[in-house]
Amino acid sequence: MSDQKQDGQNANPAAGETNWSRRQFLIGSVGVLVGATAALFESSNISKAASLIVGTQVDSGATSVYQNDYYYIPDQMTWRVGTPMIVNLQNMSPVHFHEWMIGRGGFNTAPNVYTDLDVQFNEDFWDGVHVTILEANGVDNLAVNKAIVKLDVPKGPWLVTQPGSGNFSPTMRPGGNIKLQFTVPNKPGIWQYGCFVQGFVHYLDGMKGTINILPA
Ligand SMILES: [Cu+2]
Repeated sequence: MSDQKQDGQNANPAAGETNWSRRQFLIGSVGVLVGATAALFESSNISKAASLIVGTQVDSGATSVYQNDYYYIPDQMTWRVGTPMIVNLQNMSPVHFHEWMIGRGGFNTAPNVYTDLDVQFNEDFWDGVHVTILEANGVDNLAVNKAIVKLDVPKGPWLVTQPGSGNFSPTMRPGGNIKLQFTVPNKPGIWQYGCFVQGFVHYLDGMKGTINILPA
């Protein structure tokens, strides 16, 4: 890109039509490239595109889930029962809070943008799952629900253990991250994840994804 900028700056106006056309072509090409890349990001299709190229890959060990305004990267994952996982959940947004709930069986409220803040899945993926928190920075709150949580970090004011606080879900401040260590429980099938900060607004804007859990 900088080469082409240089090219443009050094172009001699007296050089004539041919040189000018070449500049136009270069600028146009860069524009198309930038546009295509932006579209890819905006529609959060990166992981879909990647999975088309490399096929369905089972995630294991250390992996990352990035929270953006308003989508996750990746928005599709494949886990296998019994696999040890370390998921680093990273909020990439400079301004917005985002959470990560995983569940299925529908929601406790109907999806619409006007609903209250108590949105959760009917079935919480994390019920009875042992989770170790390896790292926690910029956590707004961590609702524990029925997960069995062990902390490898100092207990912060963000830990919410009382019942009725919704599905297990870390809510991250802008730029925050949390590292969750767990073994994929024996709960095969398709699971959804989503962000229900501000009710269904983030979710309906695209902040959701799918985990396919394969049997052991
Ligand atoms: Cu969100």
